[in-house]
Formats: sequence, structure tokens, C-alpha cells
Amino acid sequence: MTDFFADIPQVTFEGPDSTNEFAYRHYDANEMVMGKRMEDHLRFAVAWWHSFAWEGGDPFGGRTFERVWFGDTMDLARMKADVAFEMFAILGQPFFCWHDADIRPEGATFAQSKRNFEEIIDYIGQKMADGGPRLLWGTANLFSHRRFMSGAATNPDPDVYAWSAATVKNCLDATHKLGGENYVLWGGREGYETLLNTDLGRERAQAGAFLQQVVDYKHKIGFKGAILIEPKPQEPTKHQYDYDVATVYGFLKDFGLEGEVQLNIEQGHAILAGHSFEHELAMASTLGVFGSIDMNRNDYQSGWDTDQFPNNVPEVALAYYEVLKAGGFTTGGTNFDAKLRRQSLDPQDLILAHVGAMDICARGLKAAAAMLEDGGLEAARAARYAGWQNSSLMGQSLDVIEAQVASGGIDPQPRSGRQERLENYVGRFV
Ligand code: XUL
Ligand code: CO
Repeated sequence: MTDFFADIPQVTFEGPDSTNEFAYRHYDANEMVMGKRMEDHLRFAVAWWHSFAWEGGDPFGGRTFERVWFGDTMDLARMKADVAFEMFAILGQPFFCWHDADIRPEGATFAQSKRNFEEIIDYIGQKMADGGPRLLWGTANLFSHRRFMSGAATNPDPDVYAWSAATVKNCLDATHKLGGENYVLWGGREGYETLLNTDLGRERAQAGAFLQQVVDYKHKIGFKGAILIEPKPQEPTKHQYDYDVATVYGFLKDFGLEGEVQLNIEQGHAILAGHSFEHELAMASTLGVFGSIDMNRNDYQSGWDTDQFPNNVPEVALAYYEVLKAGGFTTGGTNFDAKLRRQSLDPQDLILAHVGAMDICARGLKAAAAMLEDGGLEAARAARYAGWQNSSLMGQSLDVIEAQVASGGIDPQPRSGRQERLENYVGRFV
């Protein structure tokens, strides 16, 4: 037992009237929503990276957090895991996620890093066996170390490709060992800075071959979870090959992997790509590649990836509306890939950021379910497209269509899109 969260009570559901900061007002794990427990709908995960490994730096200053577990020894890595599981016990969320670099110190060699990683995976495995939360996904950090500065799978140097492939192999093994439900690939540096030094076609082909190797290895070891790609348009690289959902889908089709790989869609990344979160979710569900979400948002003014905890019910409600319409999560869940503001130093800040986020998501989910059950949006949509019922237009030749229009049989009559009325409708639920 560490004393990091000393005096912080376990957070339980107390209902909307509670004024206790350390209580859920809306997240009641056992409440039934559309025939399913709320916990099973939302499948919350805490991100090891931002909650326990991130130090509070920004481009103008370094570490602001002082955490006793910061450092490069195995003892400190174990302490970090202890603190993490203490937070999980306080929050009661069902899942967590990690990058390899979040949980183990980097060794002087690949073999040493591997030993550190395997030791800490076993340590985490023991803690999970004590009844702690489960692993939503594991992933490899193929972007922080300087060896990845020109990319991982898309690096001009085949030695970096090899290092990356070997790292993903070990991370997939570890995810499988811990019973993880998904494996994520966020290609932070799978992109480029300038075409002046870049063979774009070669890099894209490398990324395709790499992904095929990941999928093949997943099947080889019998990992039943989903492989998820997390799109992001830029940051850290200027041009990313995994720009947004539609781009990744095109990439998957190109390499014949659309049946093997799904997407982990992050709210902040959608905003960076110039989309709304619900657009990205609807696109993924339409294309049959919806997998999981990272529910952290960006600042709308600053235009960079600020990874803030969600705090906007209407936005979150529209996102869960798409999740519910897609049939809900199967292996996926709601990961908070979110970090505190760098001035939020206290252990209480870390707990309360998650409590608030979980409550916002619970409200969003309930609003989304109520809208779906009411059926108002679906009825309006069906009415808007009703003219297409029994229409054979899409299968006809242009000259046949032209003959119908020219004969005067077709005369378009514009109709209201009713946007404001529908916005008012949503406002009733949120
Ligand atoms: C980076 C990001 C990552 C991925 C996992 O913007 O979102 O944390 O979620 O590598
Ligand atoms: Co993310």
C-alpha cells in the first residue's frame, strides 16, 4: 500500500443530488440502460500513460508533477503499478490501458527492456488476479525514443522497422498474456515532415506490410482481441498516413486488411482532422470498422492536442448516440486518454478528473439512449430519405433517367432540412 491517495475514499454512486465531490452523481454501474448495465455499455478505461507516466511538461517547460514513482528503476515501476491499482480501486472502473514505455523502465539494450517489461507484466498480472480491472488494450510506444524520430514502420532505416516489429511482437504477447481485449496501433510518427526527403509510396508500402505482419502474428498466437488503428491527422508529424477514419479505411482496403483491423477513434484527433467526433464514429460504423474510443477532447481555440477530460454533455451524447447505433462496444470501450492540466498537482485532481469524466459520459449515454428509444431523430431521417424507398434510380443508365426527367415526370421540390428543429429536439434530452 502506498500513501499517495491517503484519505481519499472509494468513489460510489450517490445520485444526482449528492454534493460529495468524491461521489458519482450519474455513473451507476448497475443501472440498466437499453437492457444492459451502464458499466457494460461504457467500459471505462484509465490510461496509464497520462495518469501515471506523464510529467506535466509542455513545449515551454518540463515536469510540474512530483510523483515519488518517477524514475527509471524496476522498484519505481512497481510502485507506479501499485499506485495505479490503488486508483483503480478508488474509481471502480473496469479497464485500463498501457504503452510498454509507461509501465517499464527503458533498458540499455532491447533484451534488457524486454526483461523489464516481462517482469512488470507479471507484476500487473498478479494484481489483476486479485480482482482488479482488466486490460482494454495494450500498445507499443514507437514515437518517444529518438530512434523513432523518422518513424517506426515507415522509417527509411530497415533497422528501425525491425526494432519496431520486435517491440510490437512483445507487446502483443503481453497483451495476450494479460487477457487484453484489443491491441492498439497509434502511428505517432508514421508520417513525414517534408517531401524533400521522403519516398511517400515506399513508406506507405512499409506501413501496409507492417500491419499485415501484426495481423499474421495475432493469428499465430491465437489472440482473439481486435487490432485497432487510432487515426490522427498531424502532431507529432506534419503529414500522417493515418489522417482520419476515411483515410485509414482506404489504407486498409488497399492492403486487404479491412476485415482484420478496426479503429480506435479519439475525440481530440477528430477535431484536429476538422471533423466532429460523431462524424468519425458514424463513418467508422458505416464502413464496418468501428472498434473503440478515446474520450479526451481538445481545446477548440488552441488547435493542438490538449487531451482534456470530457466535460460537455451534448457533445458526448451525440458520440454515444453513434456508438449505440453501431450496436455498442464489443471488444472496445471508453478510454480516457486524457491528462490533467499541468497545474493540477494534487492526487485529488487526478481522481476527480476521472470522476467528472465518468459522470459526463454517463449523462451522455443516458441522453443518447433516451433519444434512440424515443426515435425522433431516426424518424426524421427516415422521412427525409423516404423518396428513395422503392426507387430503382441507382441501378439505371443515364439515358433512361434522362428520358424520365425530360418527359416532365420528375420535378424536384426542395424541402426543409429542419436542422434547428432537430437541434431543439436534441436539446430536450441533454
Ligand atoms: C496520442 C494518443 C495515444 C494513443 C495510444 O495522441 O492518442 O495516446 O491513444 O498510443
Ligand atoms: Co489516444
